[in-house]
Amino acid sequence: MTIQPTLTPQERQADLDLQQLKQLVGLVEYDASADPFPVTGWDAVVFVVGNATQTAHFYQSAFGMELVAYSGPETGNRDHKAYVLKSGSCRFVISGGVDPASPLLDHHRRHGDGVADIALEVPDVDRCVAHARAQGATVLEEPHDVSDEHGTIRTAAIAAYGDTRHTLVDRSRYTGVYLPGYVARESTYVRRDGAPKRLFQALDHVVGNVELGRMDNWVDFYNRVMGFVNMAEFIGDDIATDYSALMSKVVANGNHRVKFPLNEPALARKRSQIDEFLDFYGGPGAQHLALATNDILRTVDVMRAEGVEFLSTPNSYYEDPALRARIGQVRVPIEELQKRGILVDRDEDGYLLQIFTKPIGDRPTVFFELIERHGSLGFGKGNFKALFEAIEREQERRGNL
Ligand code: TYF
Ligand code: FE
Repeated sequence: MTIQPTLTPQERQADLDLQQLKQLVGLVEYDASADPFPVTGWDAVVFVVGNATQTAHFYQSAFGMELVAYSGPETGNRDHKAYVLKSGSCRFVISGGVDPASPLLDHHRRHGDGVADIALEVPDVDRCVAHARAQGATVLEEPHDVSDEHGTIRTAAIAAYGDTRHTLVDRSRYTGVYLPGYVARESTYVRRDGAPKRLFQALDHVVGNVELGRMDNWVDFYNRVMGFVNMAEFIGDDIATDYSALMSKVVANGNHRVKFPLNEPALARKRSQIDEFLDFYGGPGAQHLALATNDILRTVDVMRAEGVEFLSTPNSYYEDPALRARIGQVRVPIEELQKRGILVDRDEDGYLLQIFTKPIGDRPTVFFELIERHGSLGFGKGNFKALFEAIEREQERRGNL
């Protein structure tokens, strides 16, 4: 039995429809009744940063996100501040320690600015945790209720790679803006140009970097513990030793809303970009978050004007006759992509446009990808060579190659 995907409440709130979602992030039909760990979709990405107050401003000004909720000393939370930001169906929580004894400050000391929690929405927290435990997962928080005047959240947390966790959230009995303990709060930031703010509509995938030789263990974790399926795209031994300096496999939940590529360093001629990440992050962690947009040209233009730096793509990429022949016609002239350094890849299902930022914090670790899908369900395999060369040029500038 296949089951048509339905919209999540977050997607409905963001005025997205199923057709848009299929195009934006490549949703598929699947049979949820046979899934041992059903996942509805993303709940939130929780960042721990050195200065949440200022970082929250950055995601409003440069990423066009909207502030919707807040928790901090003024609301009774003496440990830390947390700003909840939305763009379409994508939710970020930007948190930073206030109390000198806050565990968030330990996280920041170890990892710098990074992703502490990739929270997922599930219809049945207890069932997921029971399955995860039976499969040997580390349960960090047992299932429990948290309530306020807006209702009740049922939640739990399991450990993923490094210090990263997956909080599981059932918000079916809750009408508040985020979680108990948070108050609704609106943006005070207003764009100077008054332009519509939404620069991306959804989260497409979150990539994890793990240690050498551990990729298959984490693929196995997502398969066994969380019922995720393997996707076709991967970087194996063959490409790895030639130029990529990494190996990669992709797992996804049943409806493909949640996609997790997993990278490990490859023993190549040069120091792998994954080794650089592991050294500076202090272990495994989330490497990049891909944001789905329906107008990557405008999004790149606005973000650049706000000071976001992207990896550059050499002109030779666009002038390569083999690339030109393979990609054929896309929705804009290639020159428009070239001007902005946007990459393009085509496979049997369609094409995609993508571009990568430089690392967003002080450490050469976490960065973002913008992705505009037109049928392609891949991750830009045809761009790996050009992309990894661009990443290595930056690694070299940092003196880490
Ligand atoms: O998510 C992906 O697989 C693509 C390509 O270190 C990629 O965005 C893979 C590994 C990497 C950077 C980008
Ligand atoms: Fe990606």
